[in-house]
Parts: sequence; structure tokens; C-alpha cells
Amino acid sequence: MPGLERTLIIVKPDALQRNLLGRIITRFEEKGLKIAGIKMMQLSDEILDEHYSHHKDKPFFDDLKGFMKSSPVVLMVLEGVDVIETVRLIVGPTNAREAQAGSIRGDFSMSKSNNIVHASDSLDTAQVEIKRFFTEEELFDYRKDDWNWVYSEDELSA
Ligand code: 3AN
Repeated sequence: MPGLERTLIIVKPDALQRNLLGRIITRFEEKGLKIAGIKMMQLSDEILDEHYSHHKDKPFFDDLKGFMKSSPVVLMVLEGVDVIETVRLIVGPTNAREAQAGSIRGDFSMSKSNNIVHASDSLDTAQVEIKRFFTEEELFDYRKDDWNWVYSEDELSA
């Protein structure tokens, strides 16, 4: 399928503590996205230093790492046409106070840091991030029967 992509989602500790995990997964499922992988993990300093290396000189870096280590997180790889851009729209901008109602951050968060989910922001980043957190064996290629209804025949066969 043209434009078929995968993206990485991290459901952050605030979402788990606030009992939002199921509702977040449901939003992605109801949109028509395929879950190619899913697992729970306690993140280490090493993996967070790598994942947030673009923020390593920021004043909030230590707090960010402390927050991300404060409980396990749930990681997902989602698949769909143009899924990276679509998921960023569903998630909303970093500052949740500016996120539109209807987006995950817009509906569930009031914070720039405790903002419920991480989602990859580009194709290159998604590829690196998926490899960072998932092995090949943890990712699944399978037929998603409802895609016959989620996509048009043209979109499915192209
Ligand atoms: P996003 O998660 O929207 O892609 P990034 O990659 O710029 O945003 O930031 C990664 C994470 O760092 C954010 N999700 C948030 O938890 C934290 N963060 C970013 N900017 C700030 C900030 N100004 N103050 C506190 N935490 C921040």
C-alpha cells in the first residue's frame, strides 16, 4: 500500500497513573490503525539519554527523565497509511494547554511535560525509534480484516 508507515508511541507514566491506557489504545484502534507491536517496559537512563538526546542540554532534562522512569510505560508500534502525520494530529502539540479538544493531549492533559504520550515526528525518527525499543520478533505482520472497510479498494490494492 502506498504511504504505509509505522510509528512509535510511548504511553507515559502520567497516563498509566491516571488510568487512561485503555482509552488511548481505543482511540488509535477506532481510527483504524493496526497495532504491529505492544509491550510494557521500565525505561533506563541509557535508553532515555538516547531517546531524548535532542533535549540533553535543556533545563527540564533531568525532570523529564525522572518522570519517564517514575513507572513502567507502554510502547506501541502503529501501522497505517501516512500514520506518522496522522498520529501527531491525534496526539496534539507538545504543550497540551494549546492542544485542540479532540486530540489526546487536548482532552487529557494540561502540561508541557506530563503530556500522556510520545509519538514519532518523522519517517526517519520513527524508523530509529522503533529499532530502539522493539526487536524484529516483537513486531507482527498480519492481515487486518477491517482494513477492507477502513480503506477504499484503490487504497488497499495500490
Ligand atoms: P513531543 O513529545 O511533542 O514530540 P519533544 O520531542 O520536543 O515533544 O519533547 C519530548 C518531551 O520532552 C515532551 N513530550 C515533554 O514531555 C518534554 N518537554 C518538551 N518541552 C518541554 C518543556 N518546555 N518543559 C518541560 N518538558 C518538556
